[in-house]
Amino acid sequence: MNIYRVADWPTKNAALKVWVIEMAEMCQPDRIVWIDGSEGEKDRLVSEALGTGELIELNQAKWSGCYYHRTAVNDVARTEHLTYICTESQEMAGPNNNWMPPQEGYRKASDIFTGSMRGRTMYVVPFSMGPVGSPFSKTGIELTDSIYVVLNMRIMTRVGAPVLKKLGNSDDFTRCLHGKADLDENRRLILHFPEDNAIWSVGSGYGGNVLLGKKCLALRIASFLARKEGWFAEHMLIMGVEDPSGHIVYVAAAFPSACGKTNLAMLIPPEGLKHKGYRIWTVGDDIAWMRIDSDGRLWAVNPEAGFFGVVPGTNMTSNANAMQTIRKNTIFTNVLLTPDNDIWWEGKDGDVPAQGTNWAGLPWTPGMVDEKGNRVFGAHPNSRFTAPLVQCPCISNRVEHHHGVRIDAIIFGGRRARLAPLVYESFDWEHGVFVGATMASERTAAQFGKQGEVRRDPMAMLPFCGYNLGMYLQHWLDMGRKMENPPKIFHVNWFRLDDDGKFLWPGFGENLRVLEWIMDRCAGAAAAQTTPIGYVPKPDTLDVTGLCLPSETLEKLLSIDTHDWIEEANDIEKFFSSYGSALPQEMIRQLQALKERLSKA
Ligand code: OXD
Ligand code: MN
Repeated sequence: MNIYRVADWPTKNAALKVWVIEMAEMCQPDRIVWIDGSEGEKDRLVSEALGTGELIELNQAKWSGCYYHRTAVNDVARTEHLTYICTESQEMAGPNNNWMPPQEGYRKASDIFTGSMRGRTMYVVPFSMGPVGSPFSKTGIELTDSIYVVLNMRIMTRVGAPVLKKLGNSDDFTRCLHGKADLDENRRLILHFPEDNAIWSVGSGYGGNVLLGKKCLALRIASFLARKEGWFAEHMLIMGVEDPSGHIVYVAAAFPSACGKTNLAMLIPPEGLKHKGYRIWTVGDDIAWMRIDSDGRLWAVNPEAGFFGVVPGTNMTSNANAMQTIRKNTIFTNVLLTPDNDIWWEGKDGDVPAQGTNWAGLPWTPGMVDEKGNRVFGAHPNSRFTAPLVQCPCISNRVEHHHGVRIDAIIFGGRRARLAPLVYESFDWEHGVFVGATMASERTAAQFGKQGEVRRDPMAMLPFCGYNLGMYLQHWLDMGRKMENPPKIFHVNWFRLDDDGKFLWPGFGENLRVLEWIMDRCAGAAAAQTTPIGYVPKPDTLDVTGLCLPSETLEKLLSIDTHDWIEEANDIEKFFSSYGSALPQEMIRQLQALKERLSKA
């Protein structure tokens, strides 16, 4: 180990040193570099990455401090079929996860890791999910042979010396090992060992698979720990809505992908409501860690320090705050690069460039089609920006607050063409858990092709729950019983269509009108009608001033079709049956109660 200069390492933590040595003996890097989080270190890493071509410098006059990266063409999204939960029992992983016994996982991945870092540097990245020292926070150490990963981790998490100092001699940290190996899909594995608090990811360079603090730690491992330790790790945005008196209500919201979580978290109040003086404060756009505090209420932090957002479709209309956030110090991955080192993506404001090199590294011109006649994208539909939270113009001043923010409402949502009304409130916590457990998105003709196919995604956690989803729902029920004042639970659907397939609700900033109703309900104000599915707004309790929304449209948006809901209940029954005995009885009871209410309607 002499070549690794162990005596110079910036820690006395024996458990940490032993582990780093063990991993280095397996991966055999030429050198080991400990990340300290300093600005000087960033400059050194960037110039090295520019030298190897891992990063390309963007036009600094337009994109100050911004860089471009392309991942391998076979490596542009999370690979769920290669993602495993490795627990001793398969029952613990549940039907929602791919499972592998831990010994087999370690053995298969070791075969790929062995010698894979020869000629490379292994970086040691100490990182904190959550503000360093907060009671919410968890420490991880990521070993990686990718400078791109290090530079992204420096944005997405708090890294370096303060984290090592806080860890001290404790061995309570998540052991995260990442190696690019040869980026071969057949030698790619994303393995989670919740019982060992460890993650091994090999053969990928795509953010969701390799920024191990994010989906792997902050959701899969953390959800497992949260059940054991009595808290929540959720796939939720957190935002504060400040009312005209200056009072801020914070909400946490879960939506399946492609439902606009980042846009909602950064919402800009619409013209029609501006006179009321609302302001929005973004706390996070992807992950919420939540604990019950001594006041018997739920408090939340965003464990991340940055945004890893989808680029296409981002523009001044859909999300002006995101556009401002990504103007500097941002890493762009897999967008279109123009000859003058500017960037472009589908849905960007302004002119379409005459030519460029696309996400796959190929020459691109507008309107290109491939040999099958399919459109060739300039930016990959899952191209990403990595940008610091603090650059968001509406970032909450509580993001570094060790106690986080108090959550008054939890919002679940899906994309339903006909079924779900614009908004409804659950009858109580247990019913709210049922609403979250059954949430779903539908493929619409316009969107994906096969119309009407329903994909259930409980609490938007299907790909991210690190253990059996039935047990996870039980944990939600148990947590509800521990809270004196649990948040109210709501469901929203921005995507209801009219008979011609047009959206009934304008969405984007106008969604604040729905948040206003939710806030009023939390304050015990706005009136609602009791329906078989929950409390639905009386039409006159939603402020639609300035919206050209005919009263029939509002009625449609809030209507409930008993026949459709009976079908929905039958479909939920089928879905529940896949969870067998792990599904809490309360969920069956809620389903029966829904059916009874529908039969009387
Ligand atoms: C994400 C996801 O990248 O949910 O946030 O896939
Ligand atoms: Mn997400």
